[in-house]
Amino acid sequence: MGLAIVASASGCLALVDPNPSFDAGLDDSGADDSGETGKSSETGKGSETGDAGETGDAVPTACAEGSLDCDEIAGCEASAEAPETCGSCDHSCIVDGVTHSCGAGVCTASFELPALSDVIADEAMPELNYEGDDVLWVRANPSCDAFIELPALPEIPGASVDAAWLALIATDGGANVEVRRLLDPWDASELTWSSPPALDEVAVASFSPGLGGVGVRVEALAEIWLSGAPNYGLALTTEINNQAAFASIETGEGPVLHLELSW
Ligand SMILES: [Ca+2]
Ligand SMILES: [Ca+2]
Repeated sequence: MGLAIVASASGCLALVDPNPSFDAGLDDSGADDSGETGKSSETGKGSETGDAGETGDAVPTACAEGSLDCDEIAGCEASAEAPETCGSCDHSCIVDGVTHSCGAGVCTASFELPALSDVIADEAMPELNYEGDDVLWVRANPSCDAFIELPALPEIPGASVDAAWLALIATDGGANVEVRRLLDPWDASELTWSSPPALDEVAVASFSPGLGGVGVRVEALAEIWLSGAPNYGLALTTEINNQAAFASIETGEGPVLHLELSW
């Protein structure tokens, strides 16, 4: 399920796998994965029509598969395939007024979260702020690091991450660019090389972009944020003296976090 979503939603992006050693204490119980497979076998519910003919029961008949009794009135008025009552009366696929998909009792939704701000810090010009620049340079010797502020993730109780990737437009290829989680609040209008936020020691992912779009998979990090950990955004860094460059939000093609969630 997750793989299919990545393939269809990412278009021509080349997806980059995450760093397998990045888990940051992620709970891997996988409880939310139950029931994601084999749902297509539940087709054919139509064969159960005709139950309404069972008159004469002292108690109301149970609802036929695919229908639900969600009110105080006798009769199965709700559909288990409806977003409002997805599989059960109290399972809604409507979040913040937006109706998402229901299939086989599982709600699914896609979110595109464009960066709120971005900026580089340049070791060669340690006191300068570059928030308004069109380019996010990433290089070493002297170093440039890029910082990306992302919106808060949707708050959906019980949701799990089917896919998550950071989409970037590379305007200059490079090698061994690392995606690092930021650990402190920061302000793009003030950030300089001399005043950086703290970085996680373990990279979320490492990739070597060519020109054009690239999607860096960040499922483990998205799970951490979804569970309520502070989201201070991401940095792009490198130890390799082979500069890469990415479009900043000032170009209109800045970083975007894509999420595929189910609950
Ligand atoms: Ca009813
Ligand atoms: Ca910027």
